[in-house]
Amino acid sequence: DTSRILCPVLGQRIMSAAEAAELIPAGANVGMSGFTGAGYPKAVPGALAERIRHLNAQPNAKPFRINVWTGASTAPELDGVLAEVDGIEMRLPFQSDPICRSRINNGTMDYVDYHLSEVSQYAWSGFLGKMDIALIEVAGIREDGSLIPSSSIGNNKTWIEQADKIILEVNSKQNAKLEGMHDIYYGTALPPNRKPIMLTDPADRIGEQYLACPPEKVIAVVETAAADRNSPFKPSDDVSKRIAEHILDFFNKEIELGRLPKELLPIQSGVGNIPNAVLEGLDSGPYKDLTAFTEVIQDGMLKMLKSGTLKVASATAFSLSPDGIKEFDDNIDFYRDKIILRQQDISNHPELARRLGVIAMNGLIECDLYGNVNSTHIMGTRMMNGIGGSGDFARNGYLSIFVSPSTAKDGAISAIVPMVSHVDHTEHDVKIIVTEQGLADLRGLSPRQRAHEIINNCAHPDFRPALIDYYERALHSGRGMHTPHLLEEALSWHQRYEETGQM
Ligand code: 0RQ
Repeated sequence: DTSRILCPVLGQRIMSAAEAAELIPAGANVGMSGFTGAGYPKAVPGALAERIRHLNAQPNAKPFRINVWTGASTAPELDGVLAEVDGIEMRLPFQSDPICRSRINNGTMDYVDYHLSEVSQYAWSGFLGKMDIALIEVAGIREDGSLIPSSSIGNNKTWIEQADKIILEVNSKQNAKLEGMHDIYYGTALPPNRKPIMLTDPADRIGEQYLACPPEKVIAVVETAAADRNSPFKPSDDVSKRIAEHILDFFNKEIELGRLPKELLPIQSGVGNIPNAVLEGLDSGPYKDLTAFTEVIQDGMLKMLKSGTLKVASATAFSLSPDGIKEFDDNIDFYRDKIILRQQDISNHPELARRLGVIAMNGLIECDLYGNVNSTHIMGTRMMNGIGGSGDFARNGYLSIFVSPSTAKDGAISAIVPMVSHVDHTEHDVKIIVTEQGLADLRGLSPRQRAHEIINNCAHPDFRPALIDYYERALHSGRGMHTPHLLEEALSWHQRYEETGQM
């Protein structure tokens, strides 16, 4: 079916994925589409991995590797296959693939973990080096060569502009009615030439429906027909339901106190079990006409749009389960004018998150007594996924909420620790911590007041006495009283876990 490639010049560049993969040289910086398992190229990465496997098996082969820049996480057909053949030298700015993760953590892959809003300006500024090839999935090519974006936009605008050469994958499995749902903003510039971004409501459209693409840069067009990753969500469990209840109680109190409007403020929500439970909770509450200014549209957001709880959602990508994608495809006419997909430097833009007053809700790995949050590292050294957009929204949002079960690994690990083993979100950015135990509201509190709030409301009872003991001894250590610590013991919980498997 070539009906999705309407531009005659580009129609002449159609080739197989294997032929397109031949055009990617060793050492290339390749900007790929893809964000949370949506809109990533499905065929060329696999063909390239096959080529790499073959070349690297030759006697005395010089390892063939490329650098992979994306929007965010992709899927086994991209990160998985390339990592498997050791084909990735350097990866940025976010991943969640198990094979990538193990290579990053065993030192055979370099990884740069950046705020998702900032990647495109780094590329524009030349901080990352030259982009050689952009490999972008689209839903179609129009007669004039402009592109109908697919189920994510991510950094595609920037990759197309920055790359010397472009390879397009035209995926006929993507719903043709995605056309018109995107808003690509062409007003960005580098300092000192920046102008305000004139977006004052999550529903605003400020750009174009299509990606501009110079046809002369396109060296290959590959046709595919494959679905996005569409991982199923875990159903909400008891812990995530309790976390959601604490957040909903908090919202209701803030509305009563006049600190939040009854429509709340635009919500940003990470993906996963707990954020999904919060969305379900909001949906069963009294809320109407909420808005979302977020990165990712997950199943919970579709349900909220359907019920009228949510009136509009702005994001850069979908991240739907198989049921979610079916619901979306079956009812796309209903959803089309309620969802706007933007490039990630706009969906996550600090100026916009601050102006709109986003309520940011993201997961944490661990949090310390004073409200510093680690979202990325296990025991200080091993990468989990990356900071993603959490920092974009946490620092600039109106309310920065971090959520987690109070323990991990069947109770062996406390999510509340004396000192975090890595810091992603500092005490200056974090406003609210929520576990199934309760909610700590850190606004207006000094570090010592925060320690009481966090230990009493969020720590698991099994770890509470040890946290109190640490804090009391730190208070009486004769050292600084602003942020009391026992330096020789501050990371002893992590060390104990590494040695014994139990904090
Ligand atoms: O691992 O499944 O192997 O047991 O971490 O933990 O509790 O299922 O929570 O899926 O929401 O992930 C911070 C990683 C939380 C995520 C993080 C282990 C735990 C489990 C997952 P297992 P849960 P979640 C918008 C914003 C950064 C990016 C971000 C994340 C696994 O939210 O990546 O916010 N955030 N983006 O057992 C050891 C601890 C642990 C621990 C949890 N203290 N020590 N292991 N785990 N705490 C979205 C995007 O940016 C795209």
